[in-house]
Amino acid sequence: MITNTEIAKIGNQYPNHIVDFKHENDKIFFTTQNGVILEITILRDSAIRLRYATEHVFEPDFSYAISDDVSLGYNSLTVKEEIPEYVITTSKIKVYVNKSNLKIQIEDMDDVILSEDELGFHWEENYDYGGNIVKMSKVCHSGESYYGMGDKASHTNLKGKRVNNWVTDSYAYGKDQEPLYKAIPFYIGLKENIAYGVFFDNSFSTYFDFANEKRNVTSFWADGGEMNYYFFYGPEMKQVVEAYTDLTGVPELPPLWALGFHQSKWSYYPEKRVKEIAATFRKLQIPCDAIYLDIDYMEGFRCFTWNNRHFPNPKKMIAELEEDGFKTVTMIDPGIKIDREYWVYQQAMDNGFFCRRADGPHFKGKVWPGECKFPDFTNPEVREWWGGLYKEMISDMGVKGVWNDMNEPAVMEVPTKTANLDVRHDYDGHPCSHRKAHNIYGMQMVRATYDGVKKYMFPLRPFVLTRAAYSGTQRYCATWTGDNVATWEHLWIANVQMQRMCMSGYSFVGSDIGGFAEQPNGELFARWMQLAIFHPFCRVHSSGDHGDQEPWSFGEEITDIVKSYIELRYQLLPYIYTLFYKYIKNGMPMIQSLVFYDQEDTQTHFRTDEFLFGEHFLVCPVQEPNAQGRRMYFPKGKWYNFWNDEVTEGGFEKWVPAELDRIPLFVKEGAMVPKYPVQQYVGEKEIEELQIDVYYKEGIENSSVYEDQQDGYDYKKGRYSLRKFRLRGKENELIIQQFKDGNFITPYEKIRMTFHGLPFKIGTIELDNEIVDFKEIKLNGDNTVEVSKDFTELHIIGK
Ligand code: NBV
Repeated sequence: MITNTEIAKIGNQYPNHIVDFKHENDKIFFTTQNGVILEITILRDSAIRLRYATEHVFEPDFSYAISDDVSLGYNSLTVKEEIPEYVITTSKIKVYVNKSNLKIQIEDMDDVILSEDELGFHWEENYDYGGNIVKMSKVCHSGESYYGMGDKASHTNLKGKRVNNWVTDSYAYGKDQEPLYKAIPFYIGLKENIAYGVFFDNSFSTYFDFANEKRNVTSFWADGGEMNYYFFYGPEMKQVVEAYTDLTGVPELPPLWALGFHQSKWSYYPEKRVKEIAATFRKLQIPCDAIYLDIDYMEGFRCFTWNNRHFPNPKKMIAELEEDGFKTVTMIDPGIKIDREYWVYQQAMDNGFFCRRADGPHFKGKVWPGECKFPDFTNPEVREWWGGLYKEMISDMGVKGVWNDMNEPAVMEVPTKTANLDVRHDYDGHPCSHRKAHNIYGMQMVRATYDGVKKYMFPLRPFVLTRAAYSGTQRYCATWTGDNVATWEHLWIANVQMQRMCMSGYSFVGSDIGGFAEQPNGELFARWMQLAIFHPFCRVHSSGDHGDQEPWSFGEEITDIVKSYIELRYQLLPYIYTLFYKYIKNGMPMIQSLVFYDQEDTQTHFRTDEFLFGEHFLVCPVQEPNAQGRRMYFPKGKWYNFWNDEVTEGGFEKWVPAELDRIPLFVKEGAMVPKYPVQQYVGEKEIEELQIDVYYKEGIENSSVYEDQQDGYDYKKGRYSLRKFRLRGKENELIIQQFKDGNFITPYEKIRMTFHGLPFKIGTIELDNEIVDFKEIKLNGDNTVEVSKDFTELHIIGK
C-alpha cells in the first residue's frame, strides 16, 4: 500500500489515455485510464465549461459565482472520434481532446488556435489538507496579451505578471502589490487580434501566471477544489466580457442618487459635524447626494447600535439631512463584539450563527470593538438573520445605504490578517474550511446585507457597498478599491483598477477620491476628481486623521475646479444612467480600456491611461504634478475636444493642453450626449427639458438615453423611456431619427439640441416631414434648437 508520505513525494500527476467517452445532451465526458474525468459542457456555441475530476469523482456542483439567469443554448454540436483526438464542434469553435493525454486545444472556425494545453491539467495531492492542488498550463503564444482579473494594481496588460487571488485587507497597497481586496479569477486573452476569455471558478486561493515564470507558458492553479474553468470565444473583447458578465450576473439598477456625488470620511461625528458638512455643500452649491457615517457612529463599534453621545437622535438627524437631499449611508462590519449584554451577540450565540474552529470552539479575532466573533455568512439561515438586523436602521431610522467594510474578513494583530484556515463554514450545505470559503466570505456577507436592505427599502431601491468581492458580487452591490494613498502613483492605480474592474464584469466601482491614507495637496485632489467623475461610483473618502478632504478644503481655486467637475457629473447623469442600463442589459462595461475599443490596433494593447467612458467619451487623466498638458493616444475615429470642439483624427499620439482646470476629454463624432441641468442632489429639480449635445459626423452614429422614475421597480414593468437616436450626417444636412421604447412618460416636453461642429449654416429644418420656421425653434444663436420630445425625424438642411 502506498502511504500519504509517499504520495506527497510523487509531485505532479497527469491524466493518461482516454478509456471511455460519453456524450449526453450538452455534456461530453472523457475518462482516462488513471481515473481523470474531463466533463465539457456546451453553454453556448461560443462558451464552454471544462471540469476535471480525479479518482473518478466530481465534487458536488456548486458555485456562488454563477447567476441564476445565465443564457444557455447552442445552434450546433457534433462530437467525432478521430485519430489522435476527439473533436467537438459548435458553430463557433472546435475543441480537440487528445486521446493519449487528455490535452485540449481550442480553435476558431478559421483554425486559429486560441487555447492550447501546454502541460494541460495536472494536480498534486495536498498532503497537509487532503484534496488536490489543481493546475492548468497553456501555451502562451508570442504577441498574446492578457487583461481583466479584477482589482490588480498593475499595468492593464498583465503579460509578464503573476497574480494571486486571496481577498486581503491591503492598507496603503502599492503598484503591483498582491493580493488585494478582490478575487476575480477571470482574464481576457488576445491572440492574433482574436479575444477569448477564461474564468477559473474556484474559490480557494488561486494564482495566475501570465508568461512570468516561463516566456511561453500561461498557467493558473488553486490550493484546492476542482479544475473548473469556462472558456469564452470572442472574437471581440466585447463578446467575451458580455459572456462572462452574463454568466456571473449583473445588478439591478441603483437609485439614480447613487450615481451622484458622495462625501465620506473616517469619521464624521458628532451630529453637529455631519450637519456642518452637509450645510457647507449647500452653502457653496456643490452638488452632493450622500453622506457617510464610518464606524464611530456606533456604540463601542458594535454593529447596529448608535453612540448616543455623538448622535442623540439619529432618526431626526437623518430626516433633516434627507430634507436637504442627503442620503445617509452607514458602515457595518462583520466582527461582532463578544459582549453578553449585546443583543446581536446574544442572538448569534443562541442560534449557533458564529463560525467555529476545526475542533469546535468559536473562531475569535480582534477588530475595532476588541475581541469579536464572526457570523458564518455562508449559512443561508445566518444570512436571513443578518438581513433582518437592518430593519431598524432602514425602516425606522431612515438610513438609505449600507457600506460593508473589513469583510475579507480582516483580522488585526495576526500575520495572516484574516481568519484561521481551519475555521469551518457551511458553504450552503457543502461544509468546508476557511481555505475554500475565504474568498467568498465577504461576498456572502454583502449578499445578506443586500437582501435585508432591499427588503426594508422597498418600494425604493437599495444601495450597498462592499470592500471584499469574488466573481458575481456585482449582482448585489457597488464596490470601492479599498485603502489607497494620496499619491500620484495611486491616481494611476485608480485609473487602471477602474478599467480592469469594469472589464471584469464589475462596473459599479470607484476609488477613494484624493486617497484614503495621507493627505493630498489641492492639485492632486483636483486631478483625481477630474478623473473620478468618470468612474461609476464617485465618492471622496479619507482616513481623516491627516486633515480635511472636502471639496472646499484646498482653497478657492481648487474648490471652484472641483465644484465645476461635480457639476459636470450631475449634468451627465442621464448619460451615466444610460451606461448603467446598457451594462445590466448587455453586460457592456461602463468603462473600457482602449484595447477593448479597438483590439485590432496594436497601439492600444499596452495603453494604460486613456479610456472610454461609455461609447462616446474618451478620457485621459493628468497623472503628474505641475502638468500643463500631456501626450495621449487617440484611437480610431474622430474626436471633438469637449472644451473647444476642435476635432482630432484617431490613430496618433498627440500633445493635449490641460491646465489645472482641464482634463483631456473628447467626444466621439456623431455622439448625442444627454444632459440634465445642474442639481444640488438628484430630484432637486423637475427636469423641464432634456439637453442633448449633438456632435456632427459625416456618416452614421447611434446614441440612446435611458430614463425612468430614478428609483423604485416600475421600470421592470415597462415604465421606462428609452430613446434611441440614429444620426446621419451628410455634407449639407443632418438627419436625426428617434425610436422610442418603454412607456414611462418623461416629465419634460422638449428636447433642446445644441449642434457642435456643423459644417454648414442651418437653412431649413424639417420636423417629421414638415418644414418648421427655424426662427421659432432656435434659441441663443444659430446652433441650438428646441423640439418636441416625441419627434420621429429631425432633418436639418444647410443654407
Ligand atoms: O472603518 C474605518 C476604515 C474605513 O474608513 C475604510 O474605508 C476601510 O477601507 N476601515 C477600512 C478600517 C480601518 C482601516 C485602517
